[in-house]
Amino acid sequence: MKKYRPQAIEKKWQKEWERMDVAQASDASKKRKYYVLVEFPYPSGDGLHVGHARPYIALDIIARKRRMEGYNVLFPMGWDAFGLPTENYAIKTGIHPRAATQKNTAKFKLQQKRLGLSFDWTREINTTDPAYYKWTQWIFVQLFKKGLAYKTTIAVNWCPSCKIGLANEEVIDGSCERCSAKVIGKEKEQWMLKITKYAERLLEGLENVDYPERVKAQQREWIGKSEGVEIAFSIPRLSSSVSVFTTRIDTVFGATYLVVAPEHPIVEKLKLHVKNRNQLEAYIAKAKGKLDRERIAAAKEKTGVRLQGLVAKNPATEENIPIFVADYVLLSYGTGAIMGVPAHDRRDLDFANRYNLPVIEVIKSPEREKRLPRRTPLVVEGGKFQQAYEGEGILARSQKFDGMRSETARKRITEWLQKKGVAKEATHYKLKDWIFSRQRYWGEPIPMIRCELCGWMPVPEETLPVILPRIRRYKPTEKGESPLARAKSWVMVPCPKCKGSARRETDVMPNWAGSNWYYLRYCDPANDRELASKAKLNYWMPVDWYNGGMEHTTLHLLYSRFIYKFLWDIKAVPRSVGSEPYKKRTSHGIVLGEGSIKMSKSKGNVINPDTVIRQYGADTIRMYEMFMGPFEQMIPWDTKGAKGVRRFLEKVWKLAHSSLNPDKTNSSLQIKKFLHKTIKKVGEDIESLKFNTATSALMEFCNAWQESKEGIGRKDFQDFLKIFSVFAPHLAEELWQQGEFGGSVQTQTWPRYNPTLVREKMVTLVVQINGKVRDNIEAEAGITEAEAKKRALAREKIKKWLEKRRIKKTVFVPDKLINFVV
Ligand code: ANZ
Ligand code: ZN
Repeated sequence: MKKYRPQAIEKKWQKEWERMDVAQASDASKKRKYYVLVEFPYPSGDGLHVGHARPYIALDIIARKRRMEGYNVLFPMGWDAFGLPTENYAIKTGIHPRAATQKNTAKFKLQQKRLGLSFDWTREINTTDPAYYKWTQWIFVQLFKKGLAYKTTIAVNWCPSCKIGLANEEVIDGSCERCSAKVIGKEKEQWMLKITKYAERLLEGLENVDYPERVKAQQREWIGKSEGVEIAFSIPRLSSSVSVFTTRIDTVFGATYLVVAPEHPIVEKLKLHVKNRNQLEAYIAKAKGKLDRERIAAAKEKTGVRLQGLVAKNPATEENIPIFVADYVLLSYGTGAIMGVPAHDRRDLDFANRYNLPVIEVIKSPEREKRLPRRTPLVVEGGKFQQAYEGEGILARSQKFDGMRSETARKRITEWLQKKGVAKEATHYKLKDWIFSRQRYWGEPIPMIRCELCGWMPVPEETLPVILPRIRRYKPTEKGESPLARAKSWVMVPCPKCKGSARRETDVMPNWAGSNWYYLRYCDPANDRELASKAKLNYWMPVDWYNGGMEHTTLHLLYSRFIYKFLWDIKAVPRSVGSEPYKKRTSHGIVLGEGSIKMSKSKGNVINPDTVIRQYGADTIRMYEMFMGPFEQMIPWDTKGAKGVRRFLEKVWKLAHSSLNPDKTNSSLQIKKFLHKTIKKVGEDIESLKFNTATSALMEFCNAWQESKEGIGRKDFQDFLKIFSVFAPHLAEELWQQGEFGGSVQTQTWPRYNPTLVREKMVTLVVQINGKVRDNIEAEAGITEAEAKKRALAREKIKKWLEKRRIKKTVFVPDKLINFVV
């Protein structure tokens, strides 16, 4: 018997499969389609590590299984290659980002091929390819034409080290996601995309897709829909008013002050009437440099400035209350102003305690009232209140609404104030418009031209793409302008409308732009007339199964759903496909280094799949990455585990060579049953992401095979190889060829299990109490005493009999009876 030498086998089959085109999807197929998508990587200089490989392997298993189930499968791969690391590398080394990208993608691709991943390489895309980004730019032009792209001056999260504006999603705990520098607030002119216009539809769409609950919850939370009421508080002296947004109008009788955000436009007007203008202006100036996140942090001390000489009127109590400017209220949410209800809002209470504002309790918790009938103070002057009661309850000190429950009161008070003409129902979202410009080089040029006379004009579509010009210095300018601003001859263009002199936009798109729509391009990657043909989109879309990182839930996953909906609205994607791009989404857990330490270059503990392949083989790494633990959890790499898997593959090799009896066509009934149970389990486990238990099932089967004297028959061996092949395709293919079973194992049909072989024998267990028959339960033969007891005790009848009695002893006769002595 030859030895198992994966290195030789694997290279051979990888070449052969490429020749056979087994992974190629066909646009003209009559078969049912299945679109398997795994997030495409950013090809960094470090190459692929075992963490990247895990989701590729998992989805490769899905793709292989679907092909064997008779589907026409699309399983593509490409490169999300614009981005900062490549640009920073260019700044450091002077190597052009294009050259670096080419080198890196070649490396990634080779590494993926070595893993035996069955991607359809004829559809490879690269977001930095002008033929690709032509359509990324085209999408931007359409957004502009529909009023969904606009330029405005806003305070951005500015990373002083990267010299770049960051989206909120790119700021982690106040620091830059990339370089960890402390992010500051800075006013800049930026292109924005109106994702907020799609907030409601992005929420609704979640109802009809198969995503993990935690992914849906995160997106919902990020969109942050809030239904409440806007109430006008009049400022008598100015004969004007400030509108506040509240979700708790039931507390309006407890509103003892009003707060407006420092940037609120009304502040300019208020300033003219206050006595402490200098103090106010100093406060506003200080608030400007702070990030929203810092300002609303619960632990932060609440500060503000009272507007001396002005008051507002609470429209419910008709009483005058003080007005403050305070930075714990944000301009960007609701109306940018709030009513302060210190008795029922923790942050308001902090503020009230600091500025000695009255605290009026207007909601009583039902239980608290029971415990402390009279002693609860209803009004407190000077902040003696320790805790705000934020729950719902019964109204007090609220005139005719006293005694009502919060929920009813909200309706009644809204109606009442509506009649007075000072309130209206309102819905607000936490989601903000998406900052879509970056002052960098290595990105898609934003296809816009600014003419002094005509304003912002899109680059005419027939002249797209706007090619990213070659420049020599990639560093952003000191002013924070894109380095493209230095390419003078590129910047100056005639205005598309009046032909006068105009300037190109020099900002580029963020690194999320290319991935907004890439899954559409795979359907028709070479089309130069449309982003993809309607017929092909109609056939392939939507994506049936999309796997990607949890960290993209509120970034790429949300962005691409938005852009998809837009493309669907303008009919660039046919209506028939539906309004959601991804039917099913799953997420993988991160692979940690040995000993559960995060892998990083600086720690030197990055595990390179190439090394593992060289040492143990691609089938070992494939199978080990599935075996290592639950797919959705964080799992440390363990070389011992990888070695164990390698030994398992050797066992398969040996079993195949020694125990396969070519003359025998059948296995023993026992092995046959085991095999069919394994087919069932492996199939079901793959569908529910339990790759780890699927691989253990294969291992257990091989143990049984090894123990059985007869070995297994030809047909059963083939079935085993088929299910085994999705995990370890090279070894399975080699054994398939050695068995001379004909064709390739990959083009075989996924085996069906025989239901009668899988069915467990059932027995009837008699349940007795003190020797008297009280119940019967159907159970599988061989059920353990513990399990039988658990099931018996769960029966209603038995529960009734055992009520208030203690079991002294249990008698168990396997497969026959269980008797409780009480
Ligand atoms: C009065 C009140 C009383 C409130 C009470 C809460 C509890 P969500 O659910 O997150 O939407 N708020 C409104 N606009 C704000 C802004 N621009 N900056 C900071 N806070 C703002 O929260 C809505 C609540 O957040 C609103 O309801 C308002 O405080 C506050 F017992 O109004 B509430
Ligand atoms: Zn012009």
